Amino acid sequence: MSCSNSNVVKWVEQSVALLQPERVVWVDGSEAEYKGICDLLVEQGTFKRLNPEKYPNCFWCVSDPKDVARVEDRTFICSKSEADCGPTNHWRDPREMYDLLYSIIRGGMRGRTMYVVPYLMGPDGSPFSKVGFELTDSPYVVANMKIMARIGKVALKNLPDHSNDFVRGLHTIGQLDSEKRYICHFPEDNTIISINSNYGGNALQGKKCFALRIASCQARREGWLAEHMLILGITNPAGKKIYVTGAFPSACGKTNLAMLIPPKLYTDAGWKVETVGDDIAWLNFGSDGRLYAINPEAGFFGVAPGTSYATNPAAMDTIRANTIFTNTALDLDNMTPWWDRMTDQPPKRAKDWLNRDWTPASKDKPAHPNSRFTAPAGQCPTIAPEWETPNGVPISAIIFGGRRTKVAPLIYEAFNWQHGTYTGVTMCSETTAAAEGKVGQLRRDPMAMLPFIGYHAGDYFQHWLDIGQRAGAVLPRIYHVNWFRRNAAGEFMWPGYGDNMRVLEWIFDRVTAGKDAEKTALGFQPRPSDVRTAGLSISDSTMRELFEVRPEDWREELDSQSKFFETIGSKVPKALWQEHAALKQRLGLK
Ligand code: GTP
Ligand code: SPV
Ligand code: MN
Repeated sequence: MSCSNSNVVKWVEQSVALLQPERVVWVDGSEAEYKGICDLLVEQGTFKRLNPEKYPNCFWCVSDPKDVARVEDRTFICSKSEADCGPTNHWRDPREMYDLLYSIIRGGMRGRTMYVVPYLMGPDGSPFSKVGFELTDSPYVVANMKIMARIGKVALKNLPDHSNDFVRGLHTIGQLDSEKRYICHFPEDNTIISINSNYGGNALQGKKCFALRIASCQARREGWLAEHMLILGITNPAGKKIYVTGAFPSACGKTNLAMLIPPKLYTDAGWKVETVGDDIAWLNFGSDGRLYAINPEAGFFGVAPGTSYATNPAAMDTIRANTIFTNTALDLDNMTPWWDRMTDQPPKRAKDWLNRDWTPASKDKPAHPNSRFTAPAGQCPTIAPEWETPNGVPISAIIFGGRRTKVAPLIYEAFNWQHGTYTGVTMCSETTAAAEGKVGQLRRDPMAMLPFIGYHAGDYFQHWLDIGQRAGAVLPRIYHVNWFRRNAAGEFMWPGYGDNMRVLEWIFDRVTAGKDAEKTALGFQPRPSDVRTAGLSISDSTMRELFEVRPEDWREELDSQSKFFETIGSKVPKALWQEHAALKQRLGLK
């Protein structure tokens, strides 16, 4: 394959001189090529082929035991000025970081193959799509990128010949040395260099590195939003369809909500939910002033544990073919993948994610909590027919939601865009296994973007406010949900998953029919009886508890918000402090 863009060719030549690979392969994105890469990974022992009847063209693999999640401590934003990076990111001077990285990777691909992976983030032919290149020595990355992005010829086709508008990415697995692991972003150069990791968002550069960290900087410059959001469509029995995005922190329910199958009572009546994206949304203004979302990705890199026919049947059907399973268990009797809560019966004989023999008598869980599947989005039974529409889908509502044992009620609606921005900025959630570090600790995660804002968080908040000020903007309404509130016994009070349809219905009716709601201190809330509970065994008192706003919890919450704002410093927009004060007053707190 050849590339007619001389900027690309020149940069690849320079990178070859730096990394000195034995061979350079331009990836064309064909099926034959993908098959060759998978065969190579099988030959190397990295991939094991799964049962061809039950899981055709699927593979199982495990990562290095110390390379199992994103590493926020080793992730850097290298903007020229430290003030552009802000306190939520780790900053390094770009010149120093380039020097350090080059000194580590110089000659690092000797004896290896360098794959040149052109990739397109966004649908073919979309004015909002963007092109990147990942130069990598990892065939595992190439195989995953084939599923997660549109790679090869289609990417080159979307890059004009003289354009310099593409993201340059270097990736090398190096020695997988976790001490020399660096995930680095140079927003002013549209450049990504990630080394010594071969896992997920560290290594598949299209995802978090480009589509969020670099793209958030581009979006700020160009007047749009790059967000950690799922995109879904909801159709009511009368055939009216709206689109909604949802920002939830990592491993807090985006994939599940995006593929929601409504309870039978809804499907019988004619309700339908369809998937446009499960992790990232790029939102641009249309000529009608509305925000239109595209899903820049082409696949799902989804959390395996907890995924089952009971919780997410659409995901289970999506991953039955052409899927890569990383760090799940392998059922040796059936050559099928397995993880916690997938089925009631664990395998009798398995390999665990550390490649050890496992039986139900073993003491550890066989799949890593951040084990994942990589599957083509087009295979999802709930995929919206318009999921690749070049202009994107018009958004009527944005949902924010964290994982919170206490404090946040099931749902409320913000009064307006500014209040909604404040609601998103003050999101808070318990940490999960998607990133290295302790699980279950409360941390503030503005717009679910804490690890992904490629610039100063205060400027990012202002950018959200500015979007709302744009002349002629017809803005979505903003909601906050919490599927994870627990009772005194520590159990989830809300059934979640498909039953989240009941909350989506309320949003649908608010947006399309102006259904009335109660004005409370937090915003507009449904009365507990406004959320349909038919078919659920949930008591009235639990429903009341799900909606409860306890002033003493909120006093702590507001204090924690102030502390968070103080860590961001003087760039926190005044409007957000005003929203904070106004909420305090509405709650009757001094
Ligand atoms: P990333 O891919 O890391 O960005 O995660 P995500 O936001 O897509 O999260 P995902 O949908 O994969 O869910 C993560 C975990 O939360 C899984 O174990 C799910 O089973 C669980 N989960 C998702 N939705 C719900 C819900 O409504 N209620 C409860 N209790 N758990 C849920
Ligand atoms: C997340 O952590 O939000 C993910 C997984 O979606 S990763 O691609 O590893 O970032
Ligand atoms: Mn994610």
